[in-house]
Amino acid sequence: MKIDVLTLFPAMFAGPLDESIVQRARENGALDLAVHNLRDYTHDRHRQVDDIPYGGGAGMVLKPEPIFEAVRARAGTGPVILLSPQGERLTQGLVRELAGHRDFYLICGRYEGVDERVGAHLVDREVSIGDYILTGGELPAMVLIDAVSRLVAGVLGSEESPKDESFAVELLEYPHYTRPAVFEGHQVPEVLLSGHHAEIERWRRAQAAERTRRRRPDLLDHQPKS
Ligand code: 4GX
Repeated sequence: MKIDVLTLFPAMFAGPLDESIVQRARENGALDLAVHNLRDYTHDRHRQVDDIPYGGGAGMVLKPEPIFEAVRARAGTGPVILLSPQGERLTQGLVRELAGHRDFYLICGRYEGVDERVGAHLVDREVSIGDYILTGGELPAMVLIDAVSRLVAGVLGSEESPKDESFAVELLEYPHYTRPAVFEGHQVPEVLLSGHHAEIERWRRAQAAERTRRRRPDLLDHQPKS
């Protein structure tokens, strides 16, 4: 899978995506990540990427020309995605859908936003990672890349296998324990030490359901897919 990112702050992507699962995916060739500097697609002396808003008001708006030029220079044919608070919410369903593409292109906005003609005539979809306001689309892009990377074939080691994926996202996870069996007086539930695999499975499903009902009843409002 090839993922292109367009940003004014390419250095932000160095740390988070150079570790762990994402880095392994890049090393074994399952993921090709290319980060492009929006400023490289300007042609004026000041390499200007933004301008004041028509109609007045506070802040700056990213100009359309460098963004159109950058996206038109790409090799891929997959969806062009703008990270924005106005977008559809990123869900595991959308993550799975994007993981099915051979490539996609992420545009990270800054300031007050991006000239509307980018959204209207260049972008295939706008995606938001949640209802809070960040300083730019870079962290949302990294969240999306991280979530997609772990689904890409060849990315996961056995210990990180997403086998219970649908179970894990339609319901909250059941509680996990490791050694010691007693920590500061707190016991691991007896059933997990019993070796009764069917009983353990039943207990985990009940715990997941109860936890979901208490903490995230909204997840039970719609029927799980698959
Ligand atoms: N999930 N932001 C983007 C600038 C902006 C505004 C409008 C494009 C259109 C965010 C989020 C988020 C803040 C990133 C505003 N770019 N993005 N930025 N939450 O809050 O995705």
